[in-house]
Amino acid sequence: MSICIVCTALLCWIWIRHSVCLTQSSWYKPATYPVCHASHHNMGNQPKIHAKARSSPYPGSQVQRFTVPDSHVSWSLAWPEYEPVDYTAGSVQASPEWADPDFRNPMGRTGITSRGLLGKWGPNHAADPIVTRWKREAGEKVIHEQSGKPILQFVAIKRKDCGEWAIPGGMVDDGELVSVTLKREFGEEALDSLAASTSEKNRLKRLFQSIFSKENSKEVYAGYVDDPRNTDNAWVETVAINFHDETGDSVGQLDLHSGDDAGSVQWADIDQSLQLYATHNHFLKSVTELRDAHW
Ligand code: RP5
Repeated sequence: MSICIVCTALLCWIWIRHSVCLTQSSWYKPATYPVCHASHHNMGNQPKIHAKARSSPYPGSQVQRFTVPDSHVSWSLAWPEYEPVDYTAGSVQASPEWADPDFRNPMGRTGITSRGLLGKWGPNHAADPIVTRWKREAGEKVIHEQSGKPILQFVAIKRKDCGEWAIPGGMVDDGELVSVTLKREFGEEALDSLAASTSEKNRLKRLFQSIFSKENSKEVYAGYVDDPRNTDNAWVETVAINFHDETGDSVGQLDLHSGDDAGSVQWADIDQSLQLYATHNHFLKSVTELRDAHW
């Protein structure tokens, strides 16, 4: 009898340990991305599984997604009643289809099938340049009162499509190197390089060589983005790279001017109150950990 009680207690303990481990897995970590499946729980302050990719209306339209509750995101759960709305924006329909439509969003259901506003079936590859410097006053780093850590700033743009603040990222063009996309998007959105004169373009090219150098750069994220344009068959994946200017000398020469998809541009203090497009605040949190900065 007493052996039975001991065995039951042991089994309970193993079960509780196992459950805690599962719910503690953090899902924006790049390394866990391929094996990171939709959980059926939203414990504590963990982000919901691609909540933005389930939100309605779908960007740029009045389309309401089929409602997918947290408990039904995972494909592993059979859900015969699931009837996602079929939607591909007219502008996307007009462009060629790049791959076969037999793709399934790795994070689970979104309530919409087809491509929505995304050009490609499956992963749509983006790149996000996070250009940072220390916040300074009279030449000295500003230290946050509560955390006792220095405050980082990053170049933020306000997206024209939704009015949300974001990292000045963009889609990787076909055949383009990610390293080129990072510079091109930053130039177009934060420096209005498309409208720059030839001499200004040459000046930017030289400046970019120091700002976007290998020594100053560090990858902080690679993988799925909870982008509101995602569907069951098309989604955004990105590589986010932090380009940090320790002294502020090189980025100090940047004359910020919004252009292309950006309505405004500015240096913004980084902390946890930031409300940004998609999952950009998660990328910035990683940057603060990397640079031992205030969050
Ligand atoms: C986000 O959308 C990515 O993180 C990247 O910032 C952006 C790319 O899309 P566009 O800015 O080109 O629309 O998911």
